[in-house]
Amino acid sequence: MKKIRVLTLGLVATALLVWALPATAHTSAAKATVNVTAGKPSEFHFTLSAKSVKHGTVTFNVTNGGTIPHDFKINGKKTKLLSGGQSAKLTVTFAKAGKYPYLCTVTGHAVAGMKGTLTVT
Ligand SMILES: [Cu+2]
Repeated sequence: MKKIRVLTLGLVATALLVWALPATAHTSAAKATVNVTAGKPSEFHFTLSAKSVKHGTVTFNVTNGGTIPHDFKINGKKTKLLSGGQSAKLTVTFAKAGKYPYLCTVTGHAVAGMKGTLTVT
């Protein structure tokens, strides 16, 4: 009888642990969001809501606030070409700390000022 009770307690404890673990892992995962505005206040310029993020997965919410098409490229990933007023999400994983350049890949735009550096810590 005592053995059965111990076994039952063990099962309950295991079930609780299995139930609790994914929730803990979810809240502790580093997930940053950076809002990126292209084309505003000046056409060939990006404004980022953060200049520095922790390494891990970062979601960039990119909006073209300008009048001509722009895109946003960082760490080998790129949004589609966004017309004025359009927006897109870009999810990028930064495995390690460093300085990551970003730019608009439309010809002539980066040279005109559509570029910068994001610091990953
Ligand atoms: Cu551009």
